[in-house]
Amino acid sequence: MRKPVVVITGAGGEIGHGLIEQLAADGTRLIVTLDMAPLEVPLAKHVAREFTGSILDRSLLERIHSEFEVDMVFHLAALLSTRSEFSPVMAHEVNVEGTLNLLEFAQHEAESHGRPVTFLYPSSIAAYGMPSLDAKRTAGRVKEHEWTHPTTMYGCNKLYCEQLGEYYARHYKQLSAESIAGRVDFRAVRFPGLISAITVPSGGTSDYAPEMIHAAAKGEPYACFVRPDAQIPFMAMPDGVGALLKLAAAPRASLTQTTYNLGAFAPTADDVRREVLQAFPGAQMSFIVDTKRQGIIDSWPADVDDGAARKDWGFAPEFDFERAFRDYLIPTIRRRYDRNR
Ligand code: AKB
Repeated sequence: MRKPVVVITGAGGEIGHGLIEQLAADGTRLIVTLDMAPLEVPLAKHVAREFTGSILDRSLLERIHSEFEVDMVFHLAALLSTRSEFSPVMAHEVNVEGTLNLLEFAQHEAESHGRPVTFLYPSSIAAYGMPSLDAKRTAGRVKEHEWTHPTTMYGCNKLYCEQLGEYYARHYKQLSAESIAGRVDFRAVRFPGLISAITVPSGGTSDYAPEMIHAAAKGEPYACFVRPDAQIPFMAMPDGVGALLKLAAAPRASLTQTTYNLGAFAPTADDVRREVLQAFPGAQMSFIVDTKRQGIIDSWPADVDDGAARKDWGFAPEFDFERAFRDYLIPTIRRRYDRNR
């Protein structure tokens, strides 16, 4: 029997790394990737077919459609929040039009083989917009339907695409005379800031935490661009990848909503600095606040309520703040940079 095919967009990015390794270890699916740049060689080895190009290139998506029978999509490609503020029109093109292209692609796949296509979409805490620091302090752990008035282009894009996904899953061509053969089974998570020991992020606003850790491990000074008391939720990358896979595997009937908050720990920037200093006592870390980027962090919740994900599909992160540092970040990062010395 032919193996089912999973398509991963933005496959060379931070989440793609861990996801490809996990899917390859699982071995039940052929992996097809799409990214603007060629994959690194060790990653490319796990992949059945690698397409280099843009999610805005519909003819490329058409080629994938004609060559493969796809039943799962992880649509990871996006411009993150800081980058999107410098090029909002391009962000809209990539984040919204690109997502629309992928949803159409998934719909065509579903119609051609007659089965649902599971579509995993990483949204983010950027979908929230706390109107003031006071509101942020008193809100507690926010639920999915609360405070959804984002202030960034990226946040607007994510919030809208969550709804676009829901449209494809529930109401696609609702006035059509003919019934439609297949459908998109859209499932989204709102990720907190993700911290990977393997890759360094770029273009995000939550990047200060991973940047602080990687700089200390490399012995480089780091000036954190948010205040010491800045607080948003974070998660260790293996838990992020694990959550996507777990949600992908969840029975449709157990899902009571299309978009789920995910949380793990919610340190302040100063908590991160203190933890980094314990592991790298000589690290040179200072705070030089960029008030504009700080404004974006202030608009994101201090923590999220992920009770629905825990209840519906058993989300249970392995790493709390202490374990993330002790068992994952510090040992893996040390190995990584020691090898390069
Ligand atoms: C960003 O900072 O843009 C992302 C996010 C939290 O969505 N890491």
